[in-house]
Amino acid sequence: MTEIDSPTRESIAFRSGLDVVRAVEPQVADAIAAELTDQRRSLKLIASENYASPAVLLAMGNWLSDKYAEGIAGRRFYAGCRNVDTVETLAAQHARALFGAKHAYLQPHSGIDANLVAFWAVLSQRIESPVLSRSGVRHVNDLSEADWRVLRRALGEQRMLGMSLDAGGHLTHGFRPNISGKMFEQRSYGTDPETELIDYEAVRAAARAFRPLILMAGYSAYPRLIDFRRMREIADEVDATLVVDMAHFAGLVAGKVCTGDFDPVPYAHIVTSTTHKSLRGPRGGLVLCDETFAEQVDRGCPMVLGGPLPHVMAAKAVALAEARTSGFRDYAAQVVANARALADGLARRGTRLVTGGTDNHLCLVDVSGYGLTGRQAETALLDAGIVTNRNAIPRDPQGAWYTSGIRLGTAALTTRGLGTDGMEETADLIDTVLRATVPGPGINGKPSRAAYFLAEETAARVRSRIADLLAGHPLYPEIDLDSRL
Ligand code: DSN
Repeated sequence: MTEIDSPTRESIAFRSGLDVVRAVEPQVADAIAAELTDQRRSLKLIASENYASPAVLLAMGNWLSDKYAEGIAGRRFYAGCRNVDTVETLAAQHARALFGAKHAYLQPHSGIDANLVAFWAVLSQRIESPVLSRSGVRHVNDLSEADWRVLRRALGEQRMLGMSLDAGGHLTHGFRPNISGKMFEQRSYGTDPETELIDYEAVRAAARAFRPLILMAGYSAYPRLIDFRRMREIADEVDATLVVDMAHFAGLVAGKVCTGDFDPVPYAHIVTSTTHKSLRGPRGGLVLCDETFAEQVDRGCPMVLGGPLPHVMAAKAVALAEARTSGFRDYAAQVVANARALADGLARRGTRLVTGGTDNHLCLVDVSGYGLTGRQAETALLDAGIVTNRNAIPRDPQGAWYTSGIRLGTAALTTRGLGTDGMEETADLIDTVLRATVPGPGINGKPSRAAYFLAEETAARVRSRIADLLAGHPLYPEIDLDSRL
C-alpha cells in the first residue's frame, strides 16, 4: 500500500493529534514535530536514551492523565480509579513475569524516585531506632513530628556503600550532593586501577570495614556486567540490604542477556529501574522486591512520591508487554553485539576504551588520547551530528564537569535497525571527528578545556555520511507527519 492510497494508522494518529494541539498552541505542535525531525537526523549514542514505540507513546497521551490515584490498586485514596487499577495491575503483572520478581511497584516517576522508594523502604523496614522505642511506636510511619526531628539525626548514622561516580556509579548511590548522600553516611567503592573492573574483594573489604545498611550495585557508565551473586554474598556477610539499580541494563535483563549471576533479580533484596532506557518504555521508574519489603515499597506514594501518573503506567504496561516478546530478546542481544562492534571499531583505530571494551550496551571512551577533554569531544561530535554525552572516567584528572571521557550507548541505534556494519561506520565517524578536532583558545587566548576547532568541511562531510547511514534505517517509518491525510 502506498502512502497516497492509505496513510498508516500511526500517521493518522500523530497528524491528527498534532492538529488538535496546533489549534491551541501552534508553537508546541511545531516543537513536537521538530523533535521528530531532529531525532531522525542525528546519530543518537546517548546510552540512557532510546525510541519508544508508537503504541507506548500513544498510551501516554490521553485522559488517564486526568486521574488522581494515590494508594495502590484496590486501595486508593480517591474514588473512580477502576481503569487506573487495570493499567497499574497489568503493568505490575508484566513486570513480575518479565523479571521473575515476587512484587512490582510501577508508580515511580523516574529512577531517582525509584531509588528513594527503595531507600525509604529499607529504613522503614529495618531500623528500630531508640527514638521509636522511647516514643512507644515501632514504625517510622507512626512517628510524630517531634519524633521525626530526632529521627533525622538518627537516620544520619545509617550507612550506604555504593559505586563511586567516576567509576560509573550514579548520583543517587550516595553521591554527597544528592539526597542519598545526605540521608546516609556514605562510602564508595571504585574499580581496580589496572583493569578498571570492579574488584569484588575490595568491595568486600570496604563492606566489612564500613558495615553499611545498604550495599548499592548498578551503574550509569560501567561497560561490564556485574556479578550479583558475589554482591549478595558480600551484603549477607555484613547484614546489608542489597539494592540494585538496573536502570541502564533493565532491557538486557528483560531480553535475557543478563542471566545467571548477572541477573540482579534473584540476588537483590530490592531492584530499582527506569523504564525508558534499554527497556524502551516511557520515561518512568519501577521497583521490584519480595514480600519482605513489599508493604513499605507500596507506600512510595505519598511517602516520597507525588501522585502516580496513570497515563505513564499505561505506557509502562504496553512497553513491558513488548519486552516479553521474542523480538525483544533479539533486540537486546543485538544491542550488546552492536556495543561490542562499536568498541572494537574504535579500539582498532587506536582509541582507548575504559576496561578495554564492553559486555553491555555502552562503552566509555577515554578521549585524552586525542588531546581533548570530554567537553570538547562532546561538542565537536554534536557539530557533526553525533549525539553523545561527556562522562568522567575512573580517577578522571579533568573532574566531573569537563571530564576525559564520552559515553556511547547502542540501545537507540539498535532500535533504528542498525547492525554491526553500521557500528563500524559509526566508529569511523567518531574517530574522524575526534582526530580532526583540536583544542582552541578560550576567552583572552588563554587555554580552555571547553573551546575547540573543527573545520566545517569535516563536520559537513560527517553529517552527509550520517545521512547516508541513517537513510537505510528510518526512525518511525510508520509515521509520516508531512503529507496531508
Ligand atoms: N541521566 C541518566 C543517564 O544518563 O545515565 C541517569 O540518571
